[in-house]
Amino acid sequence: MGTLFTRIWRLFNHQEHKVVIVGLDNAGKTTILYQFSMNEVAHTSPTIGSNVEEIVVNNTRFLMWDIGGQESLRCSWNTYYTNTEFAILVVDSTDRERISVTKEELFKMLAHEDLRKAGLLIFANKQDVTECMTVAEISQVLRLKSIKDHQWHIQACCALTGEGLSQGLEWMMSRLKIR
Ligand SMILES: Nc1nc2c(ncn2[C@@H]2O[C@H](COP(=O)(O)OP(=O)(O)O)[C@@H](O)[C@H]2O)c(=O)[nH]1
Ligand SMILES: [Mg+2]
Repeated sequence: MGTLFTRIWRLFNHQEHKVVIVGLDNAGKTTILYQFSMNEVAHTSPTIGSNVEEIVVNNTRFLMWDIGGQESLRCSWNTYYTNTEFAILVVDSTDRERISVTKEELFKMLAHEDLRKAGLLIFANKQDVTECMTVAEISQVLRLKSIKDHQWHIQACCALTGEGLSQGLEWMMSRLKIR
């Protein structure tokens, strides 16, 4: 009886928040997901389809979907958007050649009806690599300041060490409190 009550209590009080992690292939999405879920560096291989993990931070549950980023898979990102509260865009800060592709995908995503109310967290990943793009450069190229209809935040990080990842989660938690 006790456990049944506990379960029902949890169901109603620990709402789960859906998150999609998007970005081009090789950006570091899967590494970030596994850093969140087990705090260790995972040996990833290119994601075909998706990975999903439940991440619990201070009793708040996030269901995080890491979606494959290869060109052939990008058109299916929108099938994951229903009921999404946050989109995390992972940017490979060393990939100057494809940052414009990221920008195109970003604005396509933001225009999607199912993400109308979603918050946007951008991880400028691979900051450990010298000569990588800074947060300021990425913000400018992605024209983040032009985004007026979504709450957004950009965070520098290194998925290999985990540096910067908890600050990103904290931003998401702070948005939940405001709503
Ligand atoms: N130097 C560096 N490499 C990273 C970082 N994050 C991920 N990687 C590497 O980038 C490659 C792609 O990572 P993965 O998570 O599979 O990318 P995904 O395709 O976006 O899921 C792997 O070799 C990772 O070890 C980082 O912060 N710094
Ligand atoms: Mg992957």
